[in-house]
Amino acid sequence: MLTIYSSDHHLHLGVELKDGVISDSFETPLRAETVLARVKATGLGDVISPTSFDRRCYAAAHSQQYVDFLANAWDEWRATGRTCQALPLVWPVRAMPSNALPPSFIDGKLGFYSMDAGAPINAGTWAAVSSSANSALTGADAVSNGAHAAFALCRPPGHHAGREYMGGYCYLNNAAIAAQHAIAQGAQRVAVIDVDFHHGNGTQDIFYDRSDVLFVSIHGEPSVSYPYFSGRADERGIGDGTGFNLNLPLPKGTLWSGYEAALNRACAAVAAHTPDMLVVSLGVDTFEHDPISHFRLRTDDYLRLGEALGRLQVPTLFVMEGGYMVDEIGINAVNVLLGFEGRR
Ligand code: SP5
Ligand code: ZN
Repeated sequence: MLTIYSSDHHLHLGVELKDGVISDSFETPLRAETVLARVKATGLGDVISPTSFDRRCYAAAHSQQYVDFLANAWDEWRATGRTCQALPLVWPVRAMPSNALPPSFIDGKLGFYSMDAGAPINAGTWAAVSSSANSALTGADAVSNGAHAAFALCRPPGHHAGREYMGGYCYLNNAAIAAQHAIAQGAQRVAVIDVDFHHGNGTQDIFYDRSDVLFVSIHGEPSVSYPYFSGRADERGIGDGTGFNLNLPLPKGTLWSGYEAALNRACAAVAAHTPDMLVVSLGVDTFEHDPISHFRLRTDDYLRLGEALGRLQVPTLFVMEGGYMVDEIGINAVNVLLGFEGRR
């Protein structure tokens, strides 16, 4: 299977609040390099660079004003004399009267266009983020043009980014942008299955009122798992999208046996949708030793996960999301791809 990768991801390096202290982010450049090394070591297939895409391809899943905000945020922040990373510090919560209007000053915009303080912006963030989205778009084109599968080795990840917000290490929603691009290129129906430990709230947000893109997510129960405010089983979609959003939350400590049962439900829903393309939000933070999550999948389980996805027999784009046990992220992520290819 083809891999799409850009070294531009090195241009982004974030910070994050850990237990109340600003520290280095768990989401590091070494993650992508470890996955790339494993792709090469296993001979998965060719590795190519992404082609360029117009910003309008991102705005088809987000909004033009949000994409423009992301592209300009660092310059606006720098113009105020600050050299450290741009972080939001005030959010338009439910009860505030002017919560629907974007402010003009950058500090207000950062809060308006974010769900948390987990998506810092620095000088290279936009270059890295747009290359990451381009990798997903390039992969979507490869699959639309007849490849049975492709792997977009995206960094930064994307599935927490909603139509008009960033958060959780995510800026542009690579999987949603790819799914939307497939529709624009003529696909009638697309399914997105999100196996990252965290609920794909951003992808859910983008497709919540649509019946052409099915969204299915398996994740930690929101009462005890980030992002806490979405991911419940009763979120089923709205309007035309009712019945086209399936959340499968699982408890702390979930092992492969429990995971497999949810995965079988997810795959049955995907099969019933009869998609022209499947997009897999591939996070491996479900691993037993992941530092920020609490499922207990083991390295061999990822082969079985890939095999289950392969049995769907749908042209498939894999999009890299989370996974923070850097030593094993390459083996685990590529095991999904090898399992999908019937190699083990
Ligand atoms: C793409 C992706 O996987 N984003 C995840 C973002 C998670 N951000 C907050 C996680 C906070 C977890 N705190 C657990 C501390 C355990 N020591
Ligand atoms: Zn995650």
